[in-house]
Amino acid sequence: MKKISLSRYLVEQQRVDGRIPPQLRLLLEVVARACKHISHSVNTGALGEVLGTASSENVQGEVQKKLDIIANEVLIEANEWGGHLAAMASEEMEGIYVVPNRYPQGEYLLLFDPLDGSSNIDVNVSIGTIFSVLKMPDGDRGVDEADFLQAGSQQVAAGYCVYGPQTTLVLTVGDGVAMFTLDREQGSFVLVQENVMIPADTKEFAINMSNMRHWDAPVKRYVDECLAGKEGPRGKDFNMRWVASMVADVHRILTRGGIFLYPWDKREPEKPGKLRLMYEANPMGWLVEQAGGAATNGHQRILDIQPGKLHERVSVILGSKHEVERVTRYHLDPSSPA
Ligand code: P6P
Repeated sequence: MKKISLSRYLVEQQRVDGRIPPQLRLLLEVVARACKHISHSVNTGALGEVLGTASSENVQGEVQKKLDIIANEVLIEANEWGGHLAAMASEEMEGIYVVPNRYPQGEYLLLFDPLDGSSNIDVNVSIGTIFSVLKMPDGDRGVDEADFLQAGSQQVAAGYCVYGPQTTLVLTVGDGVAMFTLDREQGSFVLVQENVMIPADTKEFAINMSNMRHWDAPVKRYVDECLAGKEGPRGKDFNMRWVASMVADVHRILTRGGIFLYPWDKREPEKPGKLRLMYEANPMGWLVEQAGGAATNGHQRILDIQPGKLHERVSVILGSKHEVERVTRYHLDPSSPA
């Protein structure tokens, strides 16, 4: 297969339907270059003295890993001077980062979880960077946090880079999902799959089973039915996976189907869920929908949720369409048949 680089793919997509204006193309190329840089840091591991925790906590109250901070800084420094962004927001920063006055301001807003799955860093399990792109609302006033509070349906680009056995960038601009694997010899991302499609049915679910006693009834019912296997109401056996790295679990689902659940649970009932809406659920939800899957919070489409705050959390059920519809139905109509 002829090697098509990310740059060539973006130029050709721009020519085809203008879906990738020059400034968005520049943004995506800069983010990809930053992910290459992060991949290199991740791959050095202990040799690069980048493992272990920093002596700080993030806005989520989570102890930050050294690589969390490195990845955040790489994305900020790579993107702030290009003239394509007005501001950035990150899981690792409490407030937004407005592009400094010494640089030109652009029309895009970039949100990211710089290194998702941090608990896996020190044990050499796949982790990743998740990103989401919005446009500045019209009007030429300054940028503030309120400009970021747009529903996921307003995204103009979304993707992730998984740092695993391969480093693979997965991207959508609203015309399907494409995957690019890093060719380390060439130093460029090469197209390996486009028009990614998730099977509507699956036999594989992903959830942290240790939280079972804390789940709400619809989730408990769904998982119990999966565990009942052939003899149960589903009439088939299921397999289970849980990497505890959303990027790795979602990449598996985009590659071979499956359903991922991180639902609300009773441990912190005041929180709608553990995962973050703006820079985890929205980009992953759009990717999954663009690949023919579905993404809800159990009650509504994730991309329709109107955010109230930057670091808002949400319950996440995403993946193979028929399974997500089933779990959502159990929430909306608990008496519905299996
Ligand atoms: P738990 C990683 O910290 C993360 O945000 C997601 O990537 C992952 O799916 C989830 O949390 C894992 O959570 O409670 O199973 O450790």
